[in-house]
Amino acid sequence: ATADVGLIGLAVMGQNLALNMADHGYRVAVFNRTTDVMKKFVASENPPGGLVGCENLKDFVASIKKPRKIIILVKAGPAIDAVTKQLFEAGVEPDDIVVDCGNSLWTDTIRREKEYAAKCKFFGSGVSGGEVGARFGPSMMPGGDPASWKHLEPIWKAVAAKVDAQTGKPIETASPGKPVVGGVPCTTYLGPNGAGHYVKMVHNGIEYIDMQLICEAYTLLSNLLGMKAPELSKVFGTWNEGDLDSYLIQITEDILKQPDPVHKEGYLVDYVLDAAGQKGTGKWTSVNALDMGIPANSIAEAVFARCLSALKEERVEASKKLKGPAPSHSGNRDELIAAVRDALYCSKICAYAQGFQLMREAQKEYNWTFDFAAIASIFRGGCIIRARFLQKIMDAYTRDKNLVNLLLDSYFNEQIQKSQSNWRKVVALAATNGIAAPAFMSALAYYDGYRAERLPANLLQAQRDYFGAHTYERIDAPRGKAFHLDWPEPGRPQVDIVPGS
Ligand code: NBP
Repeated sequence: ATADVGLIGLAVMGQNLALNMADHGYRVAVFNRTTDVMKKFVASENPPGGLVGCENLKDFVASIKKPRKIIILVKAGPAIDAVTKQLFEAGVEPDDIVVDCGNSLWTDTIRREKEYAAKCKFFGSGVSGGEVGARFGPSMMPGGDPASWKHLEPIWKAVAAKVDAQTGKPIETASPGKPVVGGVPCTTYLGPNGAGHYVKMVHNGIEYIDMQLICEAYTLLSNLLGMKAPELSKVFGTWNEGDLDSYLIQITEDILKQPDPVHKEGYLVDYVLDAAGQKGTGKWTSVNALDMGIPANSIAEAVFARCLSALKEERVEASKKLKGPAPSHSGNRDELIAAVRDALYCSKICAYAQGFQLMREAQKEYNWTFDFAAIASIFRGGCIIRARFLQKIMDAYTRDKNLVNLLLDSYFNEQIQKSQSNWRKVVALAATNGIAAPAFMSALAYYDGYRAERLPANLLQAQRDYFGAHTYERIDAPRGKAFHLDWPEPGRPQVDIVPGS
């Protein structure tokens, strides 16, 4: 056995992560169900640590040093169980560590760790950053048995993205064979069993809302100001130099200036069909928020926005029948651009507040102890939501590790105070001009709801008691004490109640 680590699944993520590990000097055994894919890969790449191409799982397992460390990067779902079981037949032993690096549902990881405990140490790690991240430094979110982590830690720290220790900015990489040296690695042990995959799922939920907010800024500016793609690209370029500096804003700047390969005069973005796809991690985050009773309404709204976009044909028909105002704006152009920027920043703060609130609740449910500053820290580089902003979140949780909600941190509170009138103006403009901006609107509703000392849930509880005898609590009685009124029949006059009786 000569390989330091094994990797199964040589699609986009697997090939790039294997090369990344090999760049750091690890000798990597590689296997893929379709052997030709493995052969082509091994023939075309020759990284420093070396790849050991294996045509069957027996050879693959035999080629890895013990205790074996085997990474699975195949399609999430039943394939993970299928591959794990095949590994047992191929000779994997109880001390070997089998790491699922796919986008698996965290409850599946909890189940797998238990189910396979007698046969291997099953470990779950989220990996974010897509193809380029996997190749030159992803954000890695490991969760599982702490003793297994000790074996994985050197590899994870080597291959993960690095940020500058002083500024927190991603250290720009790396070319094949020349990995980044130094910097703070974007990986940290998150907790037992499903903790890594849980954090990865919430990361993806935040990614959904981050993307939707950018899309709403784009549609508001293009509809209200008639701005075209290249002009909008410049706006995003400017935003990328300030608080909004992030990977997603940067790629938006690039996308908007991309000419269309077919219509030489036009821009690609204008020819892309407006029907969004999704693979399910945003939905999982939203379902989990509903299950735990946590208001992650903007994250869910971002998922629904994709669902609504996917009803393309229905929307085209509806657009012929359902009338609304025609968007226009007569005010100052630069002021509106600045207001949309502010709305984007405030909404983004709310979106992250929701994501972190979810993790806060989940740790109670699953007995994890999350270090939120560390989570923000590993999101700073490598992953899709990497942003300057994450340094601010890290600072907030460093100031107060028990912070109840990000909105309550002094920096974020101050930012919203400074920008909320613009945020409200933009939401009002969206409404009066008939432009769908569900993420901006739901983030504002979250903010106003969260800061409301009194919400109309008093009436709601009375309604529930009226039709279902669900009881209500009173503001002048201790919490938890239940009251019920024998409500009069509908339409019958109210019985006079003597005050104090
Ligand atoms: P895919 O998710 O497209 O999966 C393709 C790989 O799975 C191929 O190697 C394929 O082998 C293998 N595979 C399948 Br499908 N069913 C299998 C089975 N029953 N047994 C063995 N192998 C099987 O690859 P990916 O896009 O590289 O993603 C890998 C994982 O990483 C996924 O869980 C994904 O959600 C996650 N992820 C992806 C990204 C991204 O940007 N793509 C980012 C972050 C995380 P074959 O060649 O024989 O068909």
